[in-house]
Amino acid sequence: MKIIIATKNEGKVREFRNLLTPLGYEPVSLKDEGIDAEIDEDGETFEENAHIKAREIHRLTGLPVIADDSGLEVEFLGGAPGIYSARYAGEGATDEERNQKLLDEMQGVDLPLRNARFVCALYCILDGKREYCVTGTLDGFIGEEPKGGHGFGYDPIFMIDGDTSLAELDEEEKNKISHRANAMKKLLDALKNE
Ligand code: ITT
Repeated sequence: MKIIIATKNEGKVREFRNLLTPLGYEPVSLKDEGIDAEIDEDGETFEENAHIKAREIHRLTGLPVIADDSGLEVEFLGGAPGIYSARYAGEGATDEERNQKLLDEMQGVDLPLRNARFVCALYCILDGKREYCVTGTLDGFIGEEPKGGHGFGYDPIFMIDGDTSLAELDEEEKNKISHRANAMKKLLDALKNE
């Protein structure tokens, strides 16, 4: 089944391709389809924003769609940056700038207070009647400095244990444990009954 991955984030597209292709789906990106939609993500939750993106891309294409809204919640910062993760260091900032801003905010904060979690909401629209929303998480903590060259976004500063950042796992390893993989497992369970 051809399914549009409603994201402009190339890191997400890569992960979805690796998660879905072995299962017989044909994931295509917005770029593959030549779609360049500006979508206003003005929801108040990850789930609402994923719904907004999925609805708009399904409206434009009429094809099955999966949209992802995700981000990082840091306990010490009251759950920030949360749904604002992509805009944390302002529009147009790089992953490195966002990571540095977060490290600056967390400077001097002791390890027990550095807990964080990644959240991923997926909203899937197959057609006008069949829609699914699932959420996956991954617990960890914020490191002291960026580490590792894999993945994308906040991966280099997100520690999964005392030594290892998420960016030190290759894609296959990240896809065994990530918030996105956990959400995708739930979505695939729901789609199995289709
Ligand atoms: P789309 O809206 O086009 O999907 P986006 O990058 O703007 O792309 P979001 O609004 O969902 O996506 O923002 C997600 C933010 O959280 C963004 O800054 C990502 O880098 C970060 N993020 C999400 N999943 C991540 C992951 O697996 N590893 C590291 N950072 C992640």
